[in-house]
Amino acid sequence: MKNPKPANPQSVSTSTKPTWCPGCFNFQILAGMKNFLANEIKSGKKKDDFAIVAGIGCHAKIFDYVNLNGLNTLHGRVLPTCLGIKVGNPNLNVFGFSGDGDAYAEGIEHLIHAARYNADFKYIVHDNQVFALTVGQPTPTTETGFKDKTTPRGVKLHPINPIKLMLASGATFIARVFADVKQIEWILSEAMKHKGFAFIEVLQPCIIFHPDSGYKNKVYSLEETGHDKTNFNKAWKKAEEFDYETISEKTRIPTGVFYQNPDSKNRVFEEQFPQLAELKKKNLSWKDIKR
Ligand SMILES: Cc1ncc(C[n+]2csc(CCOP(=O)(O)OP(=O)(O)O)c2C)c(N)n1
Repeated sequence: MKNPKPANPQSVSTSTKPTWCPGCFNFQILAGMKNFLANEIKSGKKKDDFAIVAGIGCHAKIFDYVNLNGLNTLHGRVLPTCLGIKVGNPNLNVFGFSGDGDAYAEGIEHLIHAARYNADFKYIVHDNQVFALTVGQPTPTTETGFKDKTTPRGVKLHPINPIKLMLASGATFIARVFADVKQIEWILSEAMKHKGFAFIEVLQPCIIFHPDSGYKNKVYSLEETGHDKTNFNKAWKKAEEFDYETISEKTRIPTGVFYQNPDSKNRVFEEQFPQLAELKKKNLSWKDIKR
């Protein structure tokens, strides 16, 4: 049933005061998530229809500020936790939050399999290109040459490209946005409409340990260029435009939905199992079943 009151982000806020640095782009992600949830609630969903999972790191504090049921799990274990929740109650709308360390270092093996499984939950990676909470060590998306106290001579490795990784792993919804409240709100509602695993990479400069290297002015919208998100090869070409290395004057960073597999709805993990499919059909969880 529709809620006649205006969307109210305060209804999904906790009373915990954020401890992020003033001006941190995580505030944008938090506000975008709260606006998105408030709109969902206004359109008839209940808070209890959602669950939130976060890993360990600055990103994970979002768990304390969004008033939803969920789990603040171990470092790198957001994805198996989301999957466990979906298997326990396939009717929940589950949103997982990770940092780039959490997702692409500690949790990388889960990420590849989450793409392959295609369970119906959403995964948001706050990519600030450092392990921020532990004061700025390089992660798998840090650019070559980046220096910190642990790598005083600079990173020698090339960063991975998460968009390409997800394309190669079979993810059915792959997007990237800049950490801006409107962008976050928009991409979460796009992901919500997707049936299957939705991967959202957020460019979230860390103002202390990896300040914005001009990304904000380099991004452009795939939607505005008429990109065909159902075309895998075109998505790959777009993913190649930005490789997470140091940017130059010429760099332009595509944002929006790179790829969405139209067949995703036919191969959702939990719907491959009759018992889970039935729970979904009857809007029940395991606890509702007498054994
Ligand atoms: C298994 C494990 N390894 C290492 C740590 C230490 N640790 C805590 S937070 C953190 C950095 C998290 O970085 P990231 O996931 O990129 O999130 P950010 O802080 O940048 O948001 C690390 C390495 C830990 N808690 N658990």
